[in-house]
Amino acid sequence: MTAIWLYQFRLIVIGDSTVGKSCLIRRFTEGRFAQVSDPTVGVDFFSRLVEIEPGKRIKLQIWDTISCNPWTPVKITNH
Ligand SMILES: Nc1nc2c(ncn2[C@@H]2O[C@H](COP(=O)(O)OP(=O)(O)OP(=O)(O)O)[C@@H](O)[C@H]2O)c(=O)[nH]1
Ligand SMILES: [Mg+2]
Repeated sequence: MTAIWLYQFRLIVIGDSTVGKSCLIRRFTEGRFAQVSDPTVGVDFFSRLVEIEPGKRIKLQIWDTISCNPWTPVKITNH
């Protein structure tokens, strides 16, 4: 079976609370800005395929986290 993407990259978005992380990711992955956005609890996952050249796609897997602590997602997935 041939994958529809060449490479997959995992991006973890961190930053202070309510700075707009979830809205930015939704805009990028879903193409729309959400006026109302609930605080993220734990970690949410989003993905988007990006065509880097005609016929060549990469997959971005984006983790939306709760705080600026870079270890938070690791802790969450380990429990
Ligand atoms: N005016 C304006 N408001 C924004 C923008 N981005 C986000 N907001 C608003 O800011 C608030 C928080 O946005 P979120 O995307 O939920 O913020 P967050 O960083 O994910 O917050 P946490 O999940 O609690 O860490 C929401 O009420 C959004 O509507 C922007 O570019 N402009
Ligand atoms: Mg959020």
